[in-house]
Amino acid sequence: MLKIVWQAILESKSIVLASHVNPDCDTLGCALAMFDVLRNIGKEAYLFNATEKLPNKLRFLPNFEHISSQLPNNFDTLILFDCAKFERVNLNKSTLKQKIINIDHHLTNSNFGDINLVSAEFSSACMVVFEMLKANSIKISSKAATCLYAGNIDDTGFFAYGNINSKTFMNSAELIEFGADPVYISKQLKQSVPLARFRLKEHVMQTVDLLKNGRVGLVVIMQNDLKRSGAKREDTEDIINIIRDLVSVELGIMILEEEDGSFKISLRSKNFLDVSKIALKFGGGGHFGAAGFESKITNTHTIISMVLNEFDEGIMEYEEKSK
Ligand SMILES: [Mn+2]
Repeated sequence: MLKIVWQAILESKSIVLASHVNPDCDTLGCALAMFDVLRNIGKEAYLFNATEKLPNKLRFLPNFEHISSQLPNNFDTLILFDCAKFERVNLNKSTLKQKIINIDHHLTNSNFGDINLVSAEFSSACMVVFEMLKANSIKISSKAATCLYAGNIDDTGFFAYGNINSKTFMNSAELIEFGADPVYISKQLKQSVPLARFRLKEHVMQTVDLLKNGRVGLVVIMQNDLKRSGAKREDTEDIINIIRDLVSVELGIMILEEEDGSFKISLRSKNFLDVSKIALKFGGGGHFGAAGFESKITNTHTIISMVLNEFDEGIMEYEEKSK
């Protein structure tokens, strides 16, 4: 499959590299690295992301300035990175005649592409891209290496989550050899916290709720809370991890009110709960330890009890198994 995808890319004349809405470092890392690779071999390539305000924190990634929220007029191949579902890129699939390539590492990926390169055993979509480039002996510049290293370190929580293995470290070492600067990248991702994000954390720490004997940590962030702290949506991104990090918590839940009044629910587990199953049940997706879904239900209590029911079931299943 690593060769088939590259072959399809070589056969394409003009390629759009698409990352998911409200992008993280992994999805952008893939697209930006591939942009560099394709431009270097003389291919016509475009970067597409439907989000109007892209996260400032990720501006350090090489080629970021080439991202556009418009599709070019002519292209024959569309590659999606780090998307469990086609809808993640905010495009209408039925109006597209182009070949679709799906490159991802989500457990819940629906294999929506004409070609699917989906490997859930990889710690990030960036690592899937890296494997593909290596399998086809493609030259990797320091710019591409920076993008791939950054996406991977972000998706693994700086080499801390259950999706890492020795290969993750070996690949990272190789990317450093290719010119990625790990100290510079960590500084950009970690030591660049705007005051508003700090203030939002303060709000979260003061309002976090512990449920189910402390095994569930819950935080609700409304648009008003964002306004009060001056924070933007992108500033909510790490919040869910603070909740999960509480010693007693197995399941962290963050309920975020979107500008249109709908809700984004982020889920994190620490040890045994498969949150991708919960997210999938409510139309979302993700990984074993990190997943999410969207909801049009405007009563947060209803959303909370829906998720808590699933938590109870997950606990019961786990206890059955470990008997
Ligand atoms: Mn990812």
